[in-house]
Amino acid sequence: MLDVGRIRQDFPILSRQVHGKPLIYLDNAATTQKPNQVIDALTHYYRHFNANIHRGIHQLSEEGTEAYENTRARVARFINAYGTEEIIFTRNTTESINLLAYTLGRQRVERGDEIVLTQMEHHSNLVPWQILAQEKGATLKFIRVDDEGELVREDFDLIGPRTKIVSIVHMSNVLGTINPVTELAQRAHAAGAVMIVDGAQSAPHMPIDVRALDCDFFAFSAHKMLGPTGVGVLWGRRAMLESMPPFMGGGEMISLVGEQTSTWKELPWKFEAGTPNIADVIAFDAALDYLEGMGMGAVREHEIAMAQAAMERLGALDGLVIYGPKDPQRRGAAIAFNYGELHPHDVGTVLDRHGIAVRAGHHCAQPLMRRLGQVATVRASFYIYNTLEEIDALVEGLRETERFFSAEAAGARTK
Ligand code: C6P
Repeated sequence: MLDVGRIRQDFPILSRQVHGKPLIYLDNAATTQKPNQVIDALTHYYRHFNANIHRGIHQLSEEGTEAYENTRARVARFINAYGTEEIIFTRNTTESINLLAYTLGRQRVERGDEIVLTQMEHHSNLVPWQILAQEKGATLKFIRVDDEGELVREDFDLIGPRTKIVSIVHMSNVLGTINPVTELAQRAHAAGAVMIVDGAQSAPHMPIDVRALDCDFFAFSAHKMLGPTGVGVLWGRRAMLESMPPFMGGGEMISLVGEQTSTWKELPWKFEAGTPNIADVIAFDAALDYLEGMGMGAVREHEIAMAQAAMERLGALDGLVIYGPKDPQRRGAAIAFNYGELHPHDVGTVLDRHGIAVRAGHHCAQPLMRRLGQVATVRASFYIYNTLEEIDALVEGLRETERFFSAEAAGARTK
């Protein structure tokens, strides 16, 4: 079990007030807060060994290079990669997936080929494939979402001889659904296709073992797991990364440069053109250290308990509809809902007046919103520092929102 009281002391932002109320931060699927350990690692870098890496022969540059590469090694261990050379640093999940669309995608996909996605993809795992499909004359196929928020199993048969790429979200940022990635990877491989996993919402919340998932690529973002913004990870199988062309050209990624042609550095640097986000990558190490200190199994247990309590307590409100699987073991702790006729943006605005931060909108998943028959939803998403009392405050905030708008409507009728 997590010692949430102890954990909260590490997060300075949690003691601030919003509109005169203590902050209740329930927008963790968008980005998480940062502990002192991460904030200190950032300032320590700038105070003590700021230098460009991989090029200098001076002490500062060597220390920076070592720290940067240490993070890479920790990321490799964190997801059970086969080796550090398989870890590419990008800006975020979005860039990791674009890297694949522009390199692997351009290399493998031809006219008439198919790319299989799901109806619950974030735009980051949809739009890059649309751009590729339009350029190549390929087709996108979608595994549907059923009324429980799970993938429709019979649609797994969409993965067939014309499929070149299967790219699927591991944990939905709206429904919370955890998808059967290993099974889909086996299907993809049987069809000769490549399996890509969008792990933006799973890597922060559950143990990840890319070998067990049996996928070929796995993408995620540091800022959703206590780390700084501006750091993403792309893990890929070494042989595939080696056979792919570079994404961007420039300094750092070359071996020999002639006037007409150049050769590339070995992995992983072939995919890291230009000065990387040194400080934030180094501070990401502190975030992973923090998560490993608690254990990702314990993080997952805490979130199952939070999801269960949130669904029970929110579900008791008359007219409140929760989207996604009911079984907390089948889902993460991002809970999207609508409350009667109240508009999600109105709910979000009133909750904010109570110091409660939630997200309201389409959550960058417009095709999924259409599947749900909604324009938008409210979403409360929990992390390691959230408490059961905060769920109660959310429920109370929702009751007050309902009272506020009922009174307004009654006032309008008597005018
Ligand atoms: N979802 C949310 O509030 P970036 O922005 O590149 O770090 O992550 C993109 C991304 C990709 N896939 C999934 C499943 C995601 O949830 C996200 C980010 C945030 O739901 C911001 S839109």
